[in-house]
Amino acid sequence: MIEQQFLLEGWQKQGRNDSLCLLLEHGSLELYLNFLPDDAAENYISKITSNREELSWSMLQKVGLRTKKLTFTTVDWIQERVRVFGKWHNAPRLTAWEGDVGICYKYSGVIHTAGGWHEETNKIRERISKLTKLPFNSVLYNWYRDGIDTMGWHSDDEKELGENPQIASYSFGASRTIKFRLRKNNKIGFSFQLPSNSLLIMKGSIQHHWQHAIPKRLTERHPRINLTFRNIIQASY
Ligand SMILES: O=C(O)CCC(=O)C(=O)O
Repeated sequence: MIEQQFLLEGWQKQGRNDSLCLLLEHGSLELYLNFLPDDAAENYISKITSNREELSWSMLQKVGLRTKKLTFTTVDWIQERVRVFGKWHNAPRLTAWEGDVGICYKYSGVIHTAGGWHEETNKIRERISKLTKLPFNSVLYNWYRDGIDTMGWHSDDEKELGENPQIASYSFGASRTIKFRLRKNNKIGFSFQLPSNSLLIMKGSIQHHWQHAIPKRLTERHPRINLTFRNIIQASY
């Protein structure tokens, strides 16, 4: 049983069923397995995805979509350009950003101004805020089209997120590993699975001391969607 594996690795059970906590040297993690009730999770997936052919589909093809199983009706996906060792590349995943109207966030050198929420994503935000008693005014969507798509080592420590940002990361689709390592020595600290319908909360000073990453999993053929809810408290430009 997946919960058992977590307990063996030092996670502790919290009050709610399927809810686990890991206290770190700096900061802590909370993990909610089966976060949405089954019907709500399925409803969400069916509302933001569709198998119909449409404009956004052909646009996505151009940027190298590798799975034909999933199309999105309403989420505005882009493939960012990222600079690695002085060279520009397509980011190894698709992303989208939403939030309260007028909230600005700078990523990939572009200032994005939010125009509101996808209705269904907003419902997830409300559930997360109710559970965590934390406000979130924006969300970054990550679409890992298959196990080749990744997220490199980073901390969510942008100035606009404030001193100790609390990040709520909801995942569905293929299960992927998340790794954490201490920033002071770049040694891998630990890793665990983020199964479908799980919510990970990163709390306290974790972003100052730890980095996290989603490594490739070459055997994985299925897509995974991750939503990281954030609270932007100040503009940094
Ligand atoms: O896909 C994930 O679980 C991680 C996402 C993440 O680290 C981010 O959006 O900053």
